[in-house]
Amino acid sequence: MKELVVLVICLIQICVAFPYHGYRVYEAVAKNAAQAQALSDLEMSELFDFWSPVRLNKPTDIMSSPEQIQQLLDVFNSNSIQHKIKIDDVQQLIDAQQNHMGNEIVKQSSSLRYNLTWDNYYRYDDIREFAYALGASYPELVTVSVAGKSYEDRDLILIKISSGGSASKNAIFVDGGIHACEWISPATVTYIVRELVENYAAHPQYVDDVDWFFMPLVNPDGYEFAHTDNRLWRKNRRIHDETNTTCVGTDINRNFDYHFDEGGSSDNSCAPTYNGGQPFTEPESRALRDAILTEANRTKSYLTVHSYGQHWLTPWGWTTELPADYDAMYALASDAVAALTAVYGTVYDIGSSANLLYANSGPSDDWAKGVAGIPYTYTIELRDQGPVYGFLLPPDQIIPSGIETWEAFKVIAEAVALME
Ligand code: 0X9
Ligand code: ZN
Repeated sequence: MKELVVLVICLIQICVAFPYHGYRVYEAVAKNAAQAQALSDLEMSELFDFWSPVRLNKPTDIMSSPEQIQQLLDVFNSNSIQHKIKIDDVQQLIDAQQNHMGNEIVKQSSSLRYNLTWDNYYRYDDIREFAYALGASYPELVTVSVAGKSYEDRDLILIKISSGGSASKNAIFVDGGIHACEWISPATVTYIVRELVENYAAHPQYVDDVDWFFMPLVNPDGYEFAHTDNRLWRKNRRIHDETNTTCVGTDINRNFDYHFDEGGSSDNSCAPTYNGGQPFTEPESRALRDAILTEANRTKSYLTVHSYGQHWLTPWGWTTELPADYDAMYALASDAVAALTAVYGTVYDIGSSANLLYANSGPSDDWAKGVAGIPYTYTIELRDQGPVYGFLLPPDQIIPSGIETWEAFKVIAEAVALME
């Protein structure tokens, strides 16, 4: 009986802890329209997990279960598509990072009031604790509030950073963690929060001249699920249908009400880009919408932080046409990217989402520009470019990502401070 219990526990652990054992990521490059069509057809089949979009002469990362590898290779070979193995065993990479998470963390100072140290990926409770610890230690700069509740009833934390003065000061709104598996996003966003607050004295102008609003983890339920069950989970965790608990969750970045469901978003609740069926079905997207709207009149820039790809994206996703003020958006983006690249040489490309990435509709940035009327609205796809890790970015890149992204944010803040 005892052996049976141990066996059952082991089986459960294998099931939970090794879901990507033998999964492989291939990098494929479509060199002509026929090859791109073959890859797009494969993506539409939803048999494989496409980590990056199909684009001509650009690498596309495709993950396959061990059982389907031959099928994928058959498609590559029958269409003469150039390909190579990028990640031989996804689970091995996940495990390597979890081992790292067991390491002793480097404490920055003896008076540390929170766990975050940015040399590891932290859980929701730690991020929440960090926000409240800053609020308690720096009440003259930081106000923490709850913007709403997630589907699983977690507080959606909103951090306001302001040194007071005019209530109509220009503002910047930043969010992170819309997509559960993009762990570098909340890690980088909290790094920037820390820099603004704890290093205020070194550069007070970045707080004195603008007010900041941060929602560092929009999708805490998905984020926790990515930590406990499925490292590559993307959506939130809402159960749509009690009789179908295998197809759970909505892509929060397809659930906003601006050109909703006009391409690149799925009506199938099993799909990773499920749009929820209607706009604003999700408590997380409603809370983000309401938080943005509260300050929209004075918010000049909305920065929604994702990964991966190293892209600095402008709207729109639903059309390849560009916003009327695209040139101004592009100019500010290139100044921000130049400052980022100057630190370590990390290259970002700049362009509209539909032109640079792929068609998609219902994301938060399109809504923030199209409905909330925020002029400088960007999706920032952080490290890496995909050749190595993708969503599985090692934690030793958190601080470099924070340092270089902070340089870009400084440029945005300097520009926002001067805007009419
Ligand atoms: O597809 C997305 O939601 C974003 N990429 S990600 O790999 N992080 O999932 C891109 C959204 C870009 N924004 C617009 N299309 N407006
Ligand atoms: Zn994302």
